[in-house]
Order: sequence, then C-alpha cells, then structure tokens
Amino acid sequence: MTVSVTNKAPELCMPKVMGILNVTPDSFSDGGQFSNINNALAQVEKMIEDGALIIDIGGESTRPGAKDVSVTDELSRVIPLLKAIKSRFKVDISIDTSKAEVMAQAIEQGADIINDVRALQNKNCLKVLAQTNIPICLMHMQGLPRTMQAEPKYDDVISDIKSFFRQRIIACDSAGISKDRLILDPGFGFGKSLVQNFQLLANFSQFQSFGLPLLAGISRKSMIGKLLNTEVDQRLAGSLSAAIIAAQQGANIIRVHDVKETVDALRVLQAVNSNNF
Ligand code: 9MG
Repeated sequence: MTVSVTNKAPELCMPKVMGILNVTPDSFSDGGQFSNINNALAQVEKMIEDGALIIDIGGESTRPGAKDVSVTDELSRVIPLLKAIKSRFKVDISIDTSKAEVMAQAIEQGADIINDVRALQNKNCLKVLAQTNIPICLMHMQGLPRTMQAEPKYDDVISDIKSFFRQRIIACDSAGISKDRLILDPGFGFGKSLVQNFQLLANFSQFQSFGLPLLAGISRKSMIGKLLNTEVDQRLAGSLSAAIIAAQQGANIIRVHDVKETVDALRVLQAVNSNNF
C-alpha cells in the first residue's frame, strides 16, 4: 500500500476513498449491523464495487462516550474478518486500533495500514510498528473518547495539532519508524468543539507543511449534524461537501461511510481541477 505525496499539484491527484467498516455493536452511524461476518463481507464487496481502495476495519468504538473494549473482544471481532476479506478480495485493509496486540496480529494476517486514533501513544505500539514496514495513520485526539467532548481547549487549534504531529513524528523516528511511513489526520470530532472542527476544515491545507499524506474523516460526524441540525442518516450532503473541501486542500485519503456518492463527488472535483472532462 502506498499513499504518496506526488510532485503534482494536490488538486490533480484524486484522493483515495477509505470505506468504513465498524464491527462494533454500538457504532454511531451503522448501529452494529456489520458485526455479523456475512453482512460485513457483503458490505466490503459493495464498497469495493463503489470505488473504495481501502477498507478501514474497527473493532473498538471511538464515538464520544464509548467504553473500553478488551483485547480478546477486539481480536475476535477484527481478525476473522480480516482473514476472510484477504482471502476473497484484493483491496487494502486498514485496521483501526490502538492496541499493540491487535496491531501485531493484524499485520501478521496481512493488514496494509494501521489507523491509530491515539497516534501510537499506547503501550508497545511504537515497538510493534517499528518491527514492520506498513503505513501508519497518526490521528490527533484531545482527551479520550469517554470524555473528549466535555470541554476541548486549545491555544490555537491548528498550531496545537501541528505541534502534536511534530512530537509524534519525533517519537516514531526515535523508535525506528521512518517519517515516510506516516499519514497525518487532525481527527475531526475527537476533542474539538463545533467551531474548532470548522476551523480545522477551513485550514486543512496547513497540514501539508509536513510533506506527508493527509487523511480526513468527517463522514456523518456530529459537526455536520450540529451545523445542519440533522440526524445521522440525513448527513450525506453535508458529508460530501466536507469531503470536497478537504480534498481541495490536499487530503490524500477520505474516510467515509457513503463510498459511491463520495467517489462521484471527487470525480467531479477532479474533472474540473484537471480540466479533463
Ligand atoms: C476510527 N476513526 C473514526 N473517525 C476517524 C477519523 O476521523 N480519522 C481516523 N483516522 N480514524 C477515525
């Protein structure tokens, strides 16, 4: 799996669409319907047909207020599904986890990316990843899912997140993880108020200064729901608009629930930006 930052102007590269597959009983937007393996495989097939190039599998809910999940439970949700997908489909698989044991087993079973909302700050994560060679998404989160939306505070949300990324890049480098394996994600909705989330979206291009691929995950999030006063199943238009705004500012990967609609929207953007109709 490669996600490169090319010499092309960002608007000429079509971002990769990462389809979300939550295999948790309490996911905020798909309500646990993919915790059954056959449903999950059917959803993967559909997302691939719709144009997803990466599938992000998550066995721990990271929604605000979510409870911790044991290693055993997370492994039992993620690993059999990962094996089943790998034996049937040719698609890159990202594993959304913050646990070193899950990372290690997932990589052994062929995971192509580790997506860590805790940016490898948990015990042994740096060590496990240093022994491998796959890309890692480092996401910014203030606080922890249980409490993160209580009262998020920043001096300046953009500079504070940039400074967090600088620290994590140094921590990775010291542990033996080279910078060219890293993907950065400011973590929309993770310890950010509505205003802070929209400041991040408006200034997303600033994170290009690291010269690393960028991931944006805004799909169906409460920043869309609060702005538009819509329930989770009525957030498609808002999610597509946000995806396009992030793509225009250099996002290389867009993490979404609605793959087909996002791919279509990105194709329109790309046609206009590259003058290729
Ligand atoms: C797991 N997960 C939920 N939201 C996410 C986001 O915005 N980015 C990344 N990398 N992972 C996320």
